[in-house]
Amino acid sequence: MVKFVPLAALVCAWSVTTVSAKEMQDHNQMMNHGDGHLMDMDGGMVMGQNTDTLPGGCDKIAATKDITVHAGHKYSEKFPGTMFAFDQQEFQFEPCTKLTVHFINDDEIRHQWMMHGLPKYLYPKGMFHLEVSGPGKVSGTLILPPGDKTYLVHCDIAQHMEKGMKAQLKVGKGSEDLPSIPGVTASIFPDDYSGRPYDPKLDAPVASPPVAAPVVAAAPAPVAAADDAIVSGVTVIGLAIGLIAAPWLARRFKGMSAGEIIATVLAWLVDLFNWVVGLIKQFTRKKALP
Ligand SMILES: [Cu+2]
Repeated sequence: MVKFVPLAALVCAWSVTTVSAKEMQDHNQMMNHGDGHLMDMDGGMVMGQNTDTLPGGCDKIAATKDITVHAGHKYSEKFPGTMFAFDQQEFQFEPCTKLTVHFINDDEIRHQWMMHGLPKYLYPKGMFHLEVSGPGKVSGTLILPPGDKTYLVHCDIAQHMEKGMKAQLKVGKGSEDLPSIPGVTASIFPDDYSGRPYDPKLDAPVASPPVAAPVVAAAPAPVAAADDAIVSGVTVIGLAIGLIAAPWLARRFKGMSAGEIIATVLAWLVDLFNWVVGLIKQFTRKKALP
């Protein structure tokens, strides 16, 4: 048994040197799984690749661009409080640009360059996604939609975006700036790394914005006064509920297609129906008891 110890030590030493000598891997032999999904067994992946289908509203490919983006811990050093970052935080392209992204992971862990908000009829789940595990490079192509819009680009590995791996890609003029883009926009959860002592005035927790519901509910009242009392009363309640629910519904249905919205609403109606039936059953059962 003892004579195997040096051998085991040798094997361990050899495996350690192989790990430390791991070089940048070019994931250029991926298997095409269809629908723009390419993958290899070494942690390289492309999802939502689109090299030739024009998005609706694009007459032609407006421009062809190539960018190289690095991801790694070292790029976060200039942003206090972060752990990970891309080497660029902002991108901007003409609408209908055919864009190839060469994504290089400089870390020994998994990173992604994931773009959200793309049209779902063309990009599954509205996403274009590059991924590399460990030091390596992967390349993917997409055709940007028309219109001015800002797209979120991030790494979706747990806490990587929260810890700095977040960027924005503007098509045309973009629609807005996203929050917490390191070096670009203010953080949603700001922190202070200067080491100054706690100040109850400066550092008091920010109160969440008040809900605007009472104002919204009062607004339709003048409309109601002119009409028949019963109908207008119902109308006011309906309008008020609608206005209060509108922002929530807008958030809930954001990015969904008409079909998906109808399916969701139908599912809610079925749930409501079942709930009402359950209620009636409960009521009648109670009444039947002696
Ligand atoms: Cu990451």
